Amino acid sequence: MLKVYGMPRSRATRVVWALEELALEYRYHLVDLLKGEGQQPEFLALNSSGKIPVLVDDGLVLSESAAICTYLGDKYPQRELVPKPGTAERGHYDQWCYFVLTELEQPLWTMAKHKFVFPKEKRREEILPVAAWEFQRAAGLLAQGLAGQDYLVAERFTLADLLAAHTLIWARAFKVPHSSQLLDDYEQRISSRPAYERAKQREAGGD
Ligand SMILES: N[C@@H](CCC(=O)N[C@@H](CS)C(=O)NCC(=O)O)C(=O)O
Repeated sequence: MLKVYGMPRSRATRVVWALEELALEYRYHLVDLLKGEGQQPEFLALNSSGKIPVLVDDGLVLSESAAICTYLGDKYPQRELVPKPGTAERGHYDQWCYFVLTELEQPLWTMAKHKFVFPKEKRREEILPVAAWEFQRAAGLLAQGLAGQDYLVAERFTLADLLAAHTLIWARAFKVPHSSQLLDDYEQRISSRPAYERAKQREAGGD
């Protein structure tokens, strides 16, 4: 059976949400980063970076939230949550996934690192407004991509929307504004999907 290693309110939620969208059976293993469980030898054997999420599918061990989501969508194509490889739609799907991970998310991660992740002596407070500005710029590009459409790709929900909406949810939780009503509506539309609620419940309940 598929196994996912994660913790609530982390990037692992993306994977649990995708599993729920695909209606797959899986085991959920809590890795409590706050208790240092990411640095335990058993977990480091799965992912030497000590980071979640990790997916185990028989002999396959995968990290990186977007790669895991796309792997699952490709392997279980029934719900068409990831466009077929080699199509224009897949090109656009990959474009938006990479954009979310490298442009939209990075300023939020920079802010997190300089607020509480890095050791105190490595944190630089002056980077925070720069990162907030960078996030606004990336959010503006996302809003442009969504102008006149409900979803990023293929006029239907795909896992690129899941990744983008999860990142907007993260920004809201961190109180990083983007000043776009269109993005507020989009986040609301995607996060009101029942699979997201199920994912949060599953994470709260453990295995
Ligand atoms: N690019 C990776 C980032 C994974 C990541 O940084 N996960 C955080 C939790 S959201 C983590 O495990 N941090 C623990 C650490 O850095 O030691 C992904 O998208 O999966």
